[in-house]
Amino acid sequence: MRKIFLYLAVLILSLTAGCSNKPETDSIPSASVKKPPTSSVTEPFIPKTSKTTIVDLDGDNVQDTVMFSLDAMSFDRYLITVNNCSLICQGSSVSDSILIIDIDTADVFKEIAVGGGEPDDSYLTAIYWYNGNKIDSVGIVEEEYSEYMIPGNRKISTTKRTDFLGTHGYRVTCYLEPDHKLYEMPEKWTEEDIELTLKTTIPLWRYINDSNPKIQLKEGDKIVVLVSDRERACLVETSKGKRGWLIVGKNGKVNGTEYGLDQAFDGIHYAN
Ligand SMILES: [Ca+2]
Repeated sequence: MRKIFLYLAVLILSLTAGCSNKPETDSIPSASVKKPPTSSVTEPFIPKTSKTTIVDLDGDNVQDTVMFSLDAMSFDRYLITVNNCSLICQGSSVSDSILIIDIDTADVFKEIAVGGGEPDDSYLTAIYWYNGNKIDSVGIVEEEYSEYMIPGNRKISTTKRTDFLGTHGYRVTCYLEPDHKLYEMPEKWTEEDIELTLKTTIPLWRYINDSNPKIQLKEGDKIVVLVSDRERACLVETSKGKRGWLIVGKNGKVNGTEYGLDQAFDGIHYAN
């Protein structure tokens, strides 16, 4: 299963000529991610080791010098410098190197990807760009960077976490919009492949707002969830190949029962 993660605050501080001299705080925009809180600088940044990459980030046919440093005092802070501009950012379990990526091969820009994660081995990628005057955030993708998820067509295919029917990942697509931020394309339905065993009798319904159950399943029966809306509706298939809807009410009980999902089924597992 793909690893899912959460992320911490992002702090952006413009430091040098070409950028604002006045320290400013900002956060990575909400798009594929929750909007992280902002915070203020309390500790000086002491670069540990710096890695330099030479690449044209802004498409002006002049090579740009990109430096990346971790903070010697904190594993969670890092410094990105492009020519005379710098950003201090705060993440979590940050990788010690960056990757230059190209989200949209049809525009002139390339982006900087910084990997990170959390102690539970989950991953994330924070993405930045340089417009010739300023380094800014593009967004955070909840997955380790790889060539596969960045085909260069403005799209990033990634995985997000849901706890509906147990903790697992579902695929989402993020798009790079003209403001050079990533926005997630909302998708109502998720393809699933979750095997469950009934611990009680439950009804399956012909359609989502049906009033008469189509099939009554009994304790010990096995089903596979094929599709869900990650909230209340699941299209399931029985071991005999019959399909119907499993519906969860607003009270969290499986419709037609007095039980929640994890009381009604074996096979649902939650991560911390
Ligand atoms: Ca350049």
